[in-house]
Amino acid sequence: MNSRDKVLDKYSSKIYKNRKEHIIQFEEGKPNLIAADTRAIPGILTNRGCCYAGCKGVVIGPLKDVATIVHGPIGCSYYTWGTRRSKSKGDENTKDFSDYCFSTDMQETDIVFGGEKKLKKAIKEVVEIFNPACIMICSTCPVGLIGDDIHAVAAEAEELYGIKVLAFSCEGYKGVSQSGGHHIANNGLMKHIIGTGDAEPVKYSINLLGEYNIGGDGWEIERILKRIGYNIVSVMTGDGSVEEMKNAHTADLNLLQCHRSINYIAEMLKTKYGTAWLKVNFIGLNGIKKSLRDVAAFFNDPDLTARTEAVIADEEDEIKEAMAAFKTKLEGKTAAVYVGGSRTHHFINLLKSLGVEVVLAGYEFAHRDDYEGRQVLPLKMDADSKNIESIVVEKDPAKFKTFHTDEQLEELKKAGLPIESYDGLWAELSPNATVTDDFNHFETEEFVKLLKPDIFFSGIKDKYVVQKAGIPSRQIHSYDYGGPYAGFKGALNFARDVTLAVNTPAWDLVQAPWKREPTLEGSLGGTE
Ligand code: CFM
Repeated sequence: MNSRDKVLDKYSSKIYKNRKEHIIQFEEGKPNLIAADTRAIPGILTNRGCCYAGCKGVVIGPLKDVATIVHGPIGCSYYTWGTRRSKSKGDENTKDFSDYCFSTDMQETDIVFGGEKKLKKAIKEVVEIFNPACIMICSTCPVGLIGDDIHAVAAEAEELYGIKVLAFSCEGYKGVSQSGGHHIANNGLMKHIIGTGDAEPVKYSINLLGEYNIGGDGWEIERILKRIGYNIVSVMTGDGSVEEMKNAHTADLNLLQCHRSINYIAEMLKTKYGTAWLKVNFIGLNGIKKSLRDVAAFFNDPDLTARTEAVIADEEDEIKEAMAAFKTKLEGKTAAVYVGGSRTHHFINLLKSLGVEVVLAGYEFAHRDDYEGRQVLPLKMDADSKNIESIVVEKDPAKFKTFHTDEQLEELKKAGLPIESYDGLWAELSPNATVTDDFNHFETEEFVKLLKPDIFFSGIKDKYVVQKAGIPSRQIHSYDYGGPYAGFKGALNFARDVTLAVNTPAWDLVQAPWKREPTLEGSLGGTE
């Protein structure tokens, strides 16, 4: 029995039938089909979050010049407040509200008698105290259940205060995971923000999509891109702002870092404004170098190409020696990487370059295209995905512009540029790795026992369970208190943090409490 079968064997037949489609032993050259983006089994302790988390916590939350009001209980507000470490900085032109937690703090009486009044009051208070140019309202489960019309409240407030007010019906129960919330947020930003600015296009300008500035990643990527000479119109949405996003349609190219959370906007920008998108990965040296060279190849300007090579050589030179030293301490180690819907694929090349092999990988809420590549699209719609609005945009003749003709784009695709394409996790994975979709606590513990990775990359929910078992863990969602991990300097930060984690002697001293003292005491019946 391989490790996959051993774990599945412990399930009841009903659960086995469901989970066997979500766990695979990856084989090279095989189709490696996996079930994904389906409902979690109730009570199974999935690591997933909810639709509201995907909309408010992930996509909308990092927009710094927006006062985002959570319409719901205080717990929902509190747990999406700062925990993801999407850093931001305001300046004299841009207000930064990210330090604040705006909430209607719904109580039982609001649920019984309706919460609209309280929401109106909260908007009034926010306008009076903070005077934002834009307010976004995100709804939580009870709001949808009692039927508060947040869209009507938003429209009324927009009129009353003369500012932009957007409402997102992203109740936690919508869809099967965070993923539905990403889609809802993408739709709202596309309908109401993107394309509303009137800036003039600038040469060699790009948007960075699906980069959320966790631990400062976005700042490090921007630093490199600016050094080469690109003009960054907007970052969606790490340290991002509505002011910048309004003019996103003026860019020549969209770089897509996280495919899962924002591919909808990338696609819609292509249809509506003609902007091509390129899949990039600025994490891990091979990823960064390839991405920078792909962007240069897209623009095909000898100066940019020369600067790209010079920047790569310079940045790499700075970290080479230290990276090599860390590699000697990590070579031959194995890792587990469990993240949301994108990062497992981002980090594999970084780990490989340090000599670490990923033996266990997984996503919480990725769709099949994030594993198998976009060639599996379109996927069959089920009832849960139908629940999420999918908007259709049309070409905007006044603002539509393309950097390349369709023929030129085809040529670039043939030359190997990932234009509007993504090969998914399979392109990075080593043969025989175990892959678990929508992983849960039981499977995590069982696979850790069987595969014994030297380090475990995951989130806060499972970090300490694994550490109690004597295996070091680094959070790959929020980077614990570290980062940035993107870019050249980020790779070095990562190598140092992982080396320290793996090589500290503390892990050998950890002994689970149940190994020291019995949790139950008793004697066999009938004997003294
Ligand atoms: Fe994209 Fe993300 Fe991810 Fe994601 Fe997330 Fe995140 Fe993530 Mo945590 S947007 S899909 S919903 S790369 S918060 S920055 S780390 S689960 S893998």
